[in-house]
Amino acid sequence: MNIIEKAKSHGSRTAIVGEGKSYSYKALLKVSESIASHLLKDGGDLLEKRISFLIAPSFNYTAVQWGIWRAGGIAVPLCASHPLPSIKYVLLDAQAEMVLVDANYAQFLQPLAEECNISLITIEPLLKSDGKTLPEIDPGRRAMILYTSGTTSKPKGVVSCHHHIEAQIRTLVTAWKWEMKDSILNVLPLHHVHGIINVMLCALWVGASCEFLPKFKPENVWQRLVSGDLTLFMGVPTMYYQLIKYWELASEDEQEFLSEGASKLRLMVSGSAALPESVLEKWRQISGQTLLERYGMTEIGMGLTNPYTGERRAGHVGSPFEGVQIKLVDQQLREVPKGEAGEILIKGPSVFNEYWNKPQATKEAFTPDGWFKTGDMAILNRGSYKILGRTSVDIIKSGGYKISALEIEEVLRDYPGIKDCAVVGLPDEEWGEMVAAALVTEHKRLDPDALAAWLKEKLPSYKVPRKYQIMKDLPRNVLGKVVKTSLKEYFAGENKT
Ligand code: MLC
Ligand code: AMP
Repeated sequence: MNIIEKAKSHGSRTAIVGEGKSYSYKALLKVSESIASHLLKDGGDLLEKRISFLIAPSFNYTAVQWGIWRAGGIAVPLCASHPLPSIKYVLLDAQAEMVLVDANYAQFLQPLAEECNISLITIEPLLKSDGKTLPEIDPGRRAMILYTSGTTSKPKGVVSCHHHIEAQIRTLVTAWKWEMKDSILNVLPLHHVHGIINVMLCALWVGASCEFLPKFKPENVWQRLVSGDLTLFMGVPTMYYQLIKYWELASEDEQEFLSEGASKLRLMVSGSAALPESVLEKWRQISGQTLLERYGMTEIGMGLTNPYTGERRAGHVGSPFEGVQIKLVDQQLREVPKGEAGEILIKGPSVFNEYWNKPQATKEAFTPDGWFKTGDMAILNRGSYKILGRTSVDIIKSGGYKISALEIEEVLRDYPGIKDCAVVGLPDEEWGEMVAAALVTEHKRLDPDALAAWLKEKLPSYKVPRKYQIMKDLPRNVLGKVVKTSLKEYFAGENKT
């Protein structure tokens, strides 16, 4: 594995910073070797067994990921803020052989591991041991499964081989001029490509350092941005929105101090959801930084980017990364004339091969001649692509997370007193989209608290905000797919009550 070979030459340089400590590449290699040796026990190769793990963003997270890879396993990271039912779904769907946890999560996962008959291993005893001979890992072997929602109600596991991950890293490192002397802050969740590949693995590929904060909090991020220790930052638009809000509430002196600190970074990137022009503009005023917006997806890695040098155009995501082919097509998969909107199709070395154990879904995701259908609409505007939205109204992006409207509708329809419903994403400056539901009810009134409690129980991985609005006087024909678009327009218009 090239990332391991490269790490050997970075030796005593700092690889990871977290919990007030710095860890060298040498330490990362040693500890991941030790984990790999334990995982192998008496065998010589895990042969693509799925090894799941729930570990807080930290040196140990990285060491476990590398340990699984070095032993020949497929790494399946779990989300630390997901509750047991969502974790159970992933463990069973991925047919995980074992789940590795740090001591903090052992108790939390114990009952589930027993129920699913999966061995639960606390990593602390695995961190120190003599290494054994580790297998050679071919780049064509499968390396990672990340779960992502789609138009079907349950998330699908996106399988990446080592060569896909490496292609993604190489592309980003070149396009954004990563260097050994870079240092990046990682506040993104570590069960998605943005945090894992764009931030953590790119840093480790070049010999730079990656600093983890346990959770995104505007005040903590600002503290690190002004520290002078960082050269890079990457986040979803919601994060920049919240950083701006924090700045706006600061005193004038503090604002000056924060602005000066942020202006010193080499590059700040936004992605995973559309960056509102207002956020790009305010951030430029505050920090002097023009955010570099790029477009990507779990299945493809990164596809389009604004330039590192040159004009970063608001509301646009630039042009294809080197090696990436893009075309825009109509519903019959015919390329649209120049300047017209179409669905983005993509080909390239970072595009995945398969959804885990879902051959039909995999087949449907590609055209007969091998282009991946992203489900995103775009238009090419003076050499730069502009994302126009999804082909399906059933996919919502909120806070950078993908959410299936169908999954929420299924749960709402089971609620006593709800006869039918339609869920859509409404535009929102902070969250990108807010989840909204139109309900047809048997009774005049539903108890909103009881409904919120139901949603919390049935959709545990979603945040059910404490505040909600009841919208009334909806047109009678609002439900059904065809009318969802008009429902979006209706909600977004003057009809909010
Ligand atoms: C949280 N809240 C929301 C909400 N999420 N309200 C509306 N819509 C949402 N989506 C509310 C909570 O109810 C709570 O309200 C308050 O916000 C704080 O909640 P929290 O749990 O503390 O939220 P927080 O951790 O701050 O979440 C914000 C975030 C997070 C931006 C840090 O969403 C995040 O990490 N997003 C990144 C996702 C990501 O990495 N995506 C990449 C996918 S890969 P109250 O009232 O209780 O205070 C991909 C490919 C690519 O997309 O291109 O990169
Ligand atoms: P995910 O499946 O979670 O990887 O999310 C990928 C989706 O995020 C894409 O299909 C897009 O819909 C969306 N996305 C990512 N980056 C951008 C961007 N810069 N602008 C608009 N949408 C984006």
